[in-house]
Amino acid sequence: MTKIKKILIANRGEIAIRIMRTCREMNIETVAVYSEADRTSLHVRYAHEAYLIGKAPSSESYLNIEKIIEVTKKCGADAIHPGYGFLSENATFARRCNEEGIIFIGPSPEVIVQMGDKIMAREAMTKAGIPVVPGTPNSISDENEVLNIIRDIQLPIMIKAAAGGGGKGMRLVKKESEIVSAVRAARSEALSSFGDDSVYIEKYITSPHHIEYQILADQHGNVIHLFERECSIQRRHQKMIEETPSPLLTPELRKKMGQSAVDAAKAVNYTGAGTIEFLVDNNLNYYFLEMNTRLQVEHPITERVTGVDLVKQQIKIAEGNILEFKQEDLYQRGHSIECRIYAEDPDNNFMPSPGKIYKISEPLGLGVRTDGYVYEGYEIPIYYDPMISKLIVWGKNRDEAINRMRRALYEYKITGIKTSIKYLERIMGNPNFIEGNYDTHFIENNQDQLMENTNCDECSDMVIIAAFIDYLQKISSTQESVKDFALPQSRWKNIPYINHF
Ligand code: MV4
Repeated sequence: MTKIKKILIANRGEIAIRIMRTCREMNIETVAVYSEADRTSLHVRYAHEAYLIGKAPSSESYLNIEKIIEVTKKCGADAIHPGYGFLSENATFARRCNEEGIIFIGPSPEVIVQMGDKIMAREAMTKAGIPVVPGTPNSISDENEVLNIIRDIQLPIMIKAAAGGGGKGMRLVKKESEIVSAVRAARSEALSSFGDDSVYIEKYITSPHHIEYQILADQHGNVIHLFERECSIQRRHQKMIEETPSPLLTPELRKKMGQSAVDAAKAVNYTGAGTIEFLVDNNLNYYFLEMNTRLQVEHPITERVTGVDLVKQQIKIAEGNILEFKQEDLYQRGHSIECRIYAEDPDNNFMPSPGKIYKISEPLGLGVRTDGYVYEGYEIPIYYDPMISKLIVWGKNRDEAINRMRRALYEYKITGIKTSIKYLERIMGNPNFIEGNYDTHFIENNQDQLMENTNCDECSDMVIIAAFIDYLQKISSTQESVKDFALPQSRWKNIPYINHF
C-alpha cells in the first residue's frame, strides 16, 4: 500500500476543481496544469502548484502525454488524476504513467483497451453471461454479411464503429436498400474519427432508456455497485439531465441490473471507478451497451443519494486499500437530479455562446450543490467544452427534487453569455418529465413545448419593471444587460410546483 501525498490533475474546468476539493480534504497536495487559454482559470488558482503546459488547443496541452509526465516528475507528484475527457480513457497515457512509476488514478491500460473496443467489450460481456444487444460478434467485412444477419435479427439495425462510443460512426438502417450506403458512411466516419474503420451490427432498440450503473472495484477483487443513473434526457448525444433513482426501474430490476454491473466489472478484472451503460427497452429487457472506464460528469447524483465521495474512493483504491463498504451497506436515500449548464443559446439552435461572464449568482440553500468553475469577469475560452457548471439537487422524493431544481434554476443568474438555464426550466416544468414519462427521444418528442419561449409577459407588473430597467440601462454607462439579472427568468407556462405534501 502506498500513501498518495501529491496528485497532478491532468484536466481543467469544473472537474479539476471537483477533484482538488477532495484532495484538500484528504491532506493531499494538488498540482494543476493549464494551457495558455487557461491562465485565468480557477483550477489554476485552487491548486497548490500550477504549471503551463502549452498552447490553447487541447492537442498541444491537455492531450500532450509526454509534457504532462515531465511536469509530474518535476514536481514530485505520486499520482495523476485524469478527470473525464482528455486523457482519461487513453491506454497509452495510463501505460506511460505505469512505466514512469506514477500512479494512474483509473483502471489498467489493458482494461481501457478492452472496453474501448466495443466488439471486444461485447465479447467479454457475452462470455460473462451479461445480456448484450443482439448483433454480430465480430466486425463485418462486407455487405452480404449484413444481409445474412438481418434474416436473424430483423431490421431496423444499427451499424456502429468498434472504436466508437457517444454516437460517432453510428448509422440507423431501416430499409434493406440503405445498407450499402450506411455501412460505407459509418466506416468512413469511423476512419476519420478514430483511425479504425471496423464496424459491427446491433439490433436497433426502439425508444430505449439509457440507464448506467456506477461501480467501484478495488485491487483485491472486491466489486460493488452504487446503483443507477437515468441518463435518457440528452440532445444529439449530449446529456442534459440525469437523475437517480430511475423512475423506470422496479426494485427487482434494479437489483438484477446491479448484479449484472458487478459481474461485468469482475469479468474484466476491473479496478477503480467505472460505469456500465445499459439500454432498457419498453418491456424492461436490459442490454449491455458500453463500459466507461472513467469518472463521469454525472457522478455527483450518485454521491448525493449514497453518501459516497467517489473521488475519495478512486484515490483509496489507487493506494491499494480494500473497499470500505460491502454491497449491503449501500442504499439510495431520497432522489437526486443534475442539470448541466452549458454556455449555449437554446433559442438559437444551441449555438455555443463563449464570452465574458458579466454577473453570476449561483443558487444555494437546502439540498443544492453546484460544481462549476466560472466567476464574474471570467472569459470562457472557445477551445473547450461549453459546459460551465452542474447543478445538483437532492429531495426526499422525486417530486421534492424537481421542485427544488426548479427553485434553484430560478435563482441561477448568469449574464454576459447565453446559457441553457431557461431551457432546463422548461424541461423541469414539462408534464411528461414530471410524470417520469420519458425515454431517449424525450427532447425530439417534446420539441414544440420545449422551444416555446414563454417569458413573463403575462405578469404585467414585470413588464413595467422591465421597461423601467430598460430606461435605466439606456441612461447608465454600462453596455451589459441589467435586465436579465433583475428579472425572474421565464417559467414554463407558469406551471405551479408539484404539491406533494
Ligand atoms: C443504440 C440505440 C438503439 N439500439 N444501440 C447512442 C450513443 C451510443 N453510445 C449508443 N447510442 C444508441 N445505441 C442500439 N442497438 C440507441 C442509441 C441512442 C441513445 C443511447 C443513449 C442515450 C441517448 C441516445 C440517443 C439516441 C440513440
